Amino acid sequence: MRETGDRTPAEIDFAFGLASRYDHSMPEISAGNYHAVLTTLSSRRRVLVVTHARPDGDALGTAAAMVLGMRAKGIDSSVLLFNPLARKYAFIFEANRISHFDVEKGWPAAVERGSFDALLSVDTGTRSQLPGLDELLAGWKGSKIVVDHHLTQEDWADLKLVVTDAAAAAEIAADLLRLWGVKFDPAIATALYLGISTDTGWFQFSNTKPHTLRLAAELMEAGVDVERIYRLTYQNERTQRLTMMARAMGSLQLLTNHRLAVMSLSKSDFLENAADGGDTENLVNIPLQVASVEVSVLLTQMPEGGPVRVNLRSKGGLDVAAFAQKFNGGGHARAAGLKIDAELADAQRTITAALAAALTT
Ligand SMILES: [Mn+2]
Repeated sequence: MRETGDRTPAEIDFAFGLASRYDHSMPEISAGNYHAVLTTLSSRRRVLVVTHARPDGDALGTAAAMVLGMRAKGIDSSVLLFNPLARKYAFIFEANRISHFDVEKGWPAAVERGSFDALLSVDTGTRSQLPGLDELLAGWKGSKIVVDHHLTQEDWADLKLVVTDAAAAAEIAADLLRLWGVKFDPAIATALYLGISTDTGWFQFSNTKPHTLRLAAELMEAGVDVERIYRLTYQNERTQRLTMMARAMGSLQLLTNHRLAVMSLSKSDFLENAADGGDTENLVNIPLQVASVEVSVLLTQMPEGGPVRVNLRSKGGLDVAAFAQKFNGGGHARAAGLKIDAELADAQRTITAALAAALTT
C-alpha cells in the first residue's frame, strides 16, 4: 500500500476532483477505492465482465469502455451477458469487436471459468440482477470486483467501488480510465457517452450534474458522433414499438387522484404483435408527462414466461427503490424494478394496493 505522499500531482488532482464533485463523504468514494480497482485489474491477464440482466445503455456502454480500457493496457477480457444483446445497443460491441458470451447459448459450458483471473461486475452489485452468479462463482478463484452507482448492494465481491452520486456507471468508468492513463479515443468516448446519455435520459433526469455535462463535452471533443448515438438509441425502433405503446396506453389506469398511473402488458400482447422486451423499454416513463402523475408503474408478463416484471418510475416524492426493496427488488429513488411470481392480474392488484397505500400515508 502506497502512502499519500507517493501520489503524483495528477493523482492528487483526481482526489480533489472527486471531493468537490460528490457531496457525500462516503469512504467508498475516496480516491483509494479507484486505485484499488486499478491495482487489482493491472495484475490480471484475463477478466470476465458481467452486468445486470436486460442490460441497458449504461450497462453495455460501461462494459464496452472497460473492455477497451483493459485492451489498451494489454489485459484480455470478455463480457458475459445474462440476456441477449439488445438490437439498439449492439453497435457498441460490434464496432469494437468485443467478444461476449450469451447465457442463453451454451451456458455455463461455453465459459471457461478457469481461464479468467478476475470478475468485474459493472452497473450492478446485486445477485438478483445477476442470474447465474452463484453458478458462475462456484469454485471461482479470481478476484471479484463491483463498479456500480446503485444504492442497493450485497456483500459478495472482494472489492467494491460504489458511487451512488454518479449519474451512470460509465461516469465511474470514465474516472477509472482517466486515472489509469487510458486515452479517450473515439471508441472509448462513444462507449462512455452511450452509458451517460442513456442513464440520464439524454441529460434530462435529476442525476445530470455539472460534472456530467463537462464529461459529456470532453467525450464530444474526443470524437463522439452525438447525433448518431441519438439516432441509434432513440430513433431506431421497430413498428412493434408503436403497437406495444398503444397496448400499454390502452391498459392505463389513473388512480389515487391521478397521482398513480398503472399499465400492464400481457403475454398475448407480445405474441399478437410479435414483440419482445426490447420493444417496451422505457414505456413506463410516458405517464410522467402528466402533471398530476407522481408514480408510474408498468407490469409486464413476458412472452417467455417467468415472474411478472414490475417497472417503477417516480418524480421524486416516493422513493421507488425503497418500495421495490419490500418485494426484493431495487434500483434508484426515481427508477426501480421488482419481480412478482404471480398471475398478471394478481400482481397488479398487489402492487397497485401497495403503491396507493404508500402514496397516501
Ligand atoms: Mn446505470
